Amino acid sequence: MRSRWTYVAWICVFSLGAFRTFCIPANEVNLLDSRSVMGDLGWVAYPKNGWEEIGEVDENYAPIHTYQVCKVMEHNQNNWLQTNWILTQGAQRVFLELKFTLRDCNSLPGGLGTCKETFNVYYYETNDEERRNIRESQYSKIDTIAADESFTELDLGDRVMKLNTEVRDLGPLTKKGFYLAFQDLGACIALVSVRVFYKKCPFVVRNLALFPDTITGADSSQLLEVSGTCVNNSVADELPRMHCSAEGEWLVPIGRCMCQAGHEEVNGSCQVCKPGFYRSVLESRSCSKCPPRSFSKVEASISCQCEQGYFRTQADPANMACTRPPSAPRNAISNVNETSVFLEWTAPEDTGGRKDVRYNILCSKISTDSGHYEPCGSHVRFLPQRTGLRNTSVMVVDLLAHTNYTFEVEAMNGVSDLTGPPRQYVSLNVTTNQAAPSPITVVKKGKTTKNSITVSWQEPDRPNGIILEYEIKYFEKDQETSYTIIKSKETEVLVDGLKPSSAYIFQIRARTSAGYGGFSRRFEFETSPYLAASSEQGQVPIIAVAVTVGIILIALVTGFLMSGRRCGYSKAKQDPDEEKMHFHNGHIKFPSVRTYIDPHTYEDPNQAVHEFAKEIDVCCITIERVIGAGEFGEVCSGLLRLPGKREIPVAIKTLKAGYTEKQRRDFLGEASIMGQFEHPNIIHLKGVITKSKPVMIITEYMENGSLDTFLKKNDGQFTVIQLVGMLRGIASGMRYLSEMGYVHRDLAARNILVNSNLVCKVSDFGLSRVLEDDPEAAYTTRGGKIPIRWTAPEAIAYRKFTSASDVWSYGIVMWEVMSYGERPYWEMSNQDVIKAVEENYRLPGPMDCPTALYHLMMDCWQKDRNSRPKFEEIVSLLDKLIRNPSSLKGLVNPSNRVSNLLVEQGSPEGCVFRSVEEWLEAIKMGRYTELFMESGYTSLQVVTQMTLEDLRRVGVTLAGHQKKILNSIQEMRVQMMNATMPI
Ligand code: ACK
Repeated sequence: MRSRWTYVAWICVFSLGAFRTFCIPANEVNLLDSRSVMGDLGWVAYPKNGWEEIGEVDENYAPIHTYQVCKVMEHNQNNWLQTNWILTQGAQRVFLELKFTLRDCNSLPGGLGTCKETFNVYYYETNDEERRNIRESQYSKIDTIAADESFTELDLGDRVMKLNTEVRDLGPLTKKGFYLAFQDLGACIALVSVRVFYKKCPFVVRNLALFPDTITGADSSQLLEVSGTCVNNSVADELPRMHCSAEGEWLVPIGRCMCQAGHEEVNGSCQVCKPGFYRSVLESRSCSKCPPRSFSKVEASISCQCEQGYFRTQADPANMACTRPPSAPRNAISNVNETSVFLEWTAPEDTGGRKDVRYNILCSKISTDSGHYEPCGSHVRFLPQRTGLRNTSVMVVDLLAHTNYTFEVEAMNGVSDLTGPPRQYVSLNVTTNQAAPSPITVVKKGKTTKNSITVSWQEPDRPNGIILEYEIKYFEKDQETSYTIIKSKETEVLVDGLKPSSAYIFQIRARTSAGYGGFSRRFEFETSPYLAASSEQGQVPIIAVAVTVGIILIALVTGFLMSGRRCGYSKAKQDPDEEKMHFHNGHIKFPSVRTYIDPHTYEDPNQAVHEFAKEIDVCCITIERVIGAGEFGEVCSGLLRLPGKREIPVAIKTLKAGYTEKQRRDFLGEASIMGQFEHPNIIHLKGVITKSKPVMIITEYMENGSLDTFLKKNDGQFTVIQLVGMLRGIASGMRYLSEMGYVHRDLAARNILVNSNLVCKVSDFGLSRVLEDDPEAAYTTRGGKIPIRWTAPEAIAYRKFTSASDVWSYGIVMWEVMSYGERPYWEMSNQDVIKAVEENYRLPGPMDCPTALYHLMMDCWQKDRNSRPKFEEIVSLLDKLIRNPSSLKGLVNPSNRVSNLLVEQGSPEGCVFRSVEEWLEAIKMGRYTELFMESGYTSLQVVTQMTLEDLRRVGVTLAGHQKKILNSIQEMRVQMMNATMPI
């Protein structure tokens, strides 16, 4: 073990008198050192012949004061040697260090009887220097000193001096000074040196506090607590203290001083920070260079000032560079979907040096009254919000249809408020499209009889155009498979032919030129009770009326058939503005006026084409250039100028010269079909030119051409929301076609056209043509020509083409879109595709495809066509996903995704539930189904990724429910994992 003294510094002093250098530990202060005294020590010996001073010199001729006595042969020796008066200098405890030699009595010839080998040391305390002869009795004994080593005659002969050193302490001392005395009782001693000292804790600077020289306490175990004082330019954090031990060591430091702001600690002192540097108290211990874009001009700065044009918020730390507002956002684009606009932009080039860039949207529209811009109003909703946006996109919904809007996307950061204008923004002018009316919310029951109910309703909140008619769907409660639809131009209708005392469900929707809006929620109304008294008589007229109506209807239908129109509608007996259609199991009982009419049913195809398409004068057309080749001739772009209207770009399909009559009929057949449609996502027919040659079909011009080529050209360029926006458009067009009863049969990305606003429209309407002109179409074993990769298995196998088979094709289009125009099933042969699909293999999720979309695709590819979603459902699901973009965050797991291998279809592997709804019902949490759907958790695959945070976001707030749902999710995960583990 190392001695504690190891740590004590030493102080060396050159003594002129003694011509020697004496070194002592720094924590000792000599009160007397016989070696350093020049000349006579002046100590008093009595009796006079006892102790005697021997003046000697050492090898350097420096004097050595030695007192010796050696009266070993004489009896009764009592020789005293008394020192001078020694001042304590305030010490209460002093040490005595004696160096001496002592003769071994055994080595003395004959004197053993009286010879001693010890001597005594005494002290006497007094406040004044006293007379010399102090009485023995006044002294107090310190100790009897014996030699560790004594010397003999032999040693003397060898000139070996065996020097002993003994240290004793005395205290507590209470007076100003004291005398020491050495008593010899008959020994042979030489007292070579006497040193008297006390111990102190020497001055020290510790933790920026000064601790003065401190004399140790009187007691050998005493610790003296000493307070320090802070060095210049420092302040006490906690009053600094240390403890001075009896050994003269500083122990247990407590508290410290800290340099004031603007100063730093250098070698135990606090020095000022130079200009260009600063130190705030909270930061580092030393001065720091001013951060970028800031400066300090004076010494001792506690912070740096920002350069002109740069700022710092209160929350910014002093070591952060000064920053400035961001520049304007860039590359803003808009994607209009009816009355919604998706705005997207890229972050500003200069963020001002900050990470807290946020965006605000300012919306204004041209006022219909003043023609000036005015704020958009509070009905417009911004998703997720209008201000403080962190993401570089926003969805704006509930805009007015056909209205010019200006959106300013403003970039802000933490220091934007500290500066004045100008605002940094990018602006976008947007014109909304036509949009279907919003759902009707108020439906009331009016006069009610046992067979009829008068139902009235209010116009939808947002008609988005002129309401052309309303559609009232009703059915007897729990008999949904058999329902009736009435069309009316009024907001009231008398519904009759109902059963007495029965509950009926009513749903109403409005139609404008943009199509139908969504149905209202279900309203349940009951007919009046059947009154037995009148029932008997009542039967006859009812039957009579029924028979009469039946006859009238048969006559009407026959009339239509006779007139060559295979389809038509039964005008219900009531109001001339009302039509009534009956449906059973989804099949119409009476044809609707809105049903698509197959031009084949016309004997004269010319009649069909002129029924549905307008004849355009060839003078109104300017052909500009050829843009492609169609089955019947070239496709050109050009301009159409109708009298009194402005010039618009158009696409012109021509029928090449030398056509056969069948080719002409087929060519114009497409116009006859297209002309029956009016929907923002169906290519719009402008008219036909049949009176001159070449025969032409004129349609709206779609700047970006066909979707498959467009996607391949722009691989990876769109956001998921943009892609989903395109898919939504296609689904909306297909919903319209399916409502019209038209089955497309060749829905594929190559048959979708894209305009400059990224709006997708379904095109390529043909008759048998589908099977002829599509290069993808191949002959099947049954002789038909079918685009195998896009076609549902039942349509390939037995030509069962329905809207459900269009849904299958729609799933393939989704896959094409999400993979940017990749060829479905890659280079597999048609035969292999048919076989794989038959064996339940399906395309894998495209790269980076949101899980929610892939699940929708897989649903479209259900073997059982009745299990596939309806276009109506597809549109509303896509709307929900667009409204809640976070639902598109979960991507198809890339590790599960093999880019060119098919996957087996079914519910998530190992999972016992088939749908989210079924699962929630099973765990008695069915109440949340709607919330899950709205938030995009539409498939179990997505649900199994959910966290507690997701549940809260969905709206499950009760802790018990959260726990129940999370436990069940965990169980599902385990089931799925077990199912995928090799056995
Ligand atoms: O991919 P595309 O450029 O888009 O090449 C084909 C080509 O004509 C043959 O069909 C283009 N096309 C067809 N209809 C239109 C249209 N209405 N507007 C613009 N391009 C069209 C199609």
